[in-house]
Amino acid sequence: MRWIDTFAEFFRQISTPWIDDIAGQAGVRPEVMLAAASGVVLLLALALVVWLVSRVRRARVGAAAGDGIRSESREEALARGLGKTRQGLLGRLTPLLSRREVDAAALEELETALLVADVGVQTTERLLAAVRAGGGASGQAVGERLRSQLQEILEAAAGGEPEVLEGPRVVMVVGVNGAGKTTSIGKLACRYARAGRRVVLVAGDTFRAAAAEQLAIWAERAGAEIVQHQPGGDPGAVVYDGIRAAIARSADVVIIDTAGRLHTKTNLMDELRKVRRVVARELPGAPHETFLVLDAVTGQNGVAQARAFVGDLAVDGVILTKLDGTAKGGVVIAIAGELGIPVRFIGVGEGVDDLREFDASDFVEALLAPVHLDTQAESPVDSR
Ligand SMILES: Nc1nc2c(ncn2[C@@H]2O[C@H](COP(=O)(O)OP(=O)(O)O)[C@@H](O)[C@H]2O)c(=O)[nH]1
Ligand SMILES: [Mg+2]
Repeated sequence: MRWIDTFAEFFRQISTPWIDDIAGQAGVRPEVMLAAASGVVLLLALALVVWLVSRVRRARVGAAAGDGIRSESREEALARGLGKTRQGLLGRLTPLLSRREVDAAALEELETALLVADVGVQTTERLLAAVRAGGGASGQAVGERLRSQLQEILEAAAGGEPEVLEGPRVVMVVGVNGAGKTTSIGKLACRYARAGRRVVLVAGDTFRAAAAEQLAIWAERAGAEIVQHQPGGDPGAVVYDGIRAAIARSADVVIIDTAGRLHTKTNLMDELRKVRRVVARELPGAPHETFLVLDAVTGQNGVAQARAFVGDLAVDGVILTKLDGTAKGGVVIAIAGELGIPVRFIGVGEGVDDLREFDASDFVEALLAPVHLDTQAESPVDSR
């Protein structure tokens, strides 16, 4: 044991009289006490290094998952997400609503601007009727009428989270392929998990092999559990297992992903209705919410698509995705105005934080705020 002797010699040499004193009082040899103290210091240093490394790694994972965006304010993020719609709408509206007098020709321009933003014929008519009802007016007054009518349409269709009396809240997500169902479910799962809820994701899209894998990646990111079967399996069976697992594990939220396309449209609706029945049988009152995911880029086609789903399934709200990639954001207004179902969430990007709860006032503000500011800037000119 030569190395122990060498160590003991080393500690004996670095020992000082006061250490010898303390060791003497404690009844141990100074070199033993020094060796133990060094060991403790080394362990503490090691723990510090491990903690620092884990912090750096967590920060990196967070940044990769889009956490960096959180520093952006709600209004800024919404304005960014609606960038293209704003540009299109404001480009046309700003000169119009800055006028002292809005005549018939200007109203036609307003109509075009709304139609181009995909507000839809029916809802545009309704907006124009409200604007005209006020008689001849300044651009600013027309802007105000437009704003309040928009707000009214959106709020009439508003809806909140329903109360869940017992068991986990079950959310079923439907929509055509590529609309953004799985991505939105992932973002929702992260949202609920961050709020401290226990989330179970159910891979009900058994038609596409990649769908469950994609959902599993989101589950891991959110720290949620996932229930999945082999590709090609029966969606009813996965959903049955999912609800059972969620109840057994006392989950707070269950989100069910579903297929967006089967061989025929009738097949799909039949399948989705069957999934609903299984859910309702296993947990009375569920699904508590059914969200239809629509891709904003498809604009008015999306509204037609929505009609098919709303007719067949009890849809409670719309998740409108990809608003960041389109100038057709007016479709939000068409959905509320023509279908009467609330837009509950909007997707404004692919990051975790790019799913925003929809708020009518924030939306109208983000869409029209600069018009408002510009017309106010014009008013001193008007009063001269
Ligand atoms: N830019 C943008 N892309 C999105 C948004 N939501 C989903 N996507 C993308 O749309 C594509 C299809 O989404 P996915 O969730 O697989 O659609 P699903 O077939 O309905 O499940 C993916 O590439 C997503 O990253 C969004 O809000 N903004
Ligand atoms: Mg999917």
